[in-house]
Amino acid sequence: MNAAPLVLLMMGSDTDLTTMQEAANILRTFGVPYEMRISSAHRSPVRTLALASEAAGRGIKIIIAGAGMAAHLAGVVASKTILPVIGVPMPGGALNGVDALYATVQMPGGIPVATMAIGKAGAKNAGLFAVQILALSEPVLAESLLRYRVEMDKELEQKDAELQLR
Ligand code: RP5
Repeated sequence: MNAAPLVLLMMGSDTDLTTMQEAANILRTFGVPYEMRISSAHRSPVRTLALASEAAGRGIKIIIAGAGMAAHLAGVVASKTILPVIGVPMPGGALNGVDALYATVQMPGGIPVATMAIGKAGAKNAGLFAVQILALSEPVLAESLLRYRVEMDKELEQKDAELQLR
């Protein structure tokens, strides 16, 4: 995207990309400019801290952070910015995302992370949640969100109608 990014999408590894693409797809659908970065709380801590602390100054409004296993990315990012941070636990590893869920959601009081579901549903909802936050001050986005819900409703109605014909 060419416009200055409003959402910073971070992930701990390139192996998270397929899952985090769900968040990017939502942002693209709503025309919200974003930037995607791979940076790990453990493997590249200095760069991760710099990305977090410089985000607000670059015009970023919301950070989405996806990580798996001992998933400290969202919490570490949140510690270096007062921008809202949305965490997405990645599936995989021996515990298939439950480890990442606990690591992301169990923040000590004082540094919040809005934690979504494990995996693709969580990434998709992270994108939607970011749009919802932006919509508080962007009426056009609010209208688009309402239309999105109407479309979802219509799709289900259609599927229900097809089911009745079987
Ligand atoms: C985390 O460890 C990443 O977010 C990823 O989900 C997980 C495994 O990373 P790889 O070994 O696949 O690079 O830091």
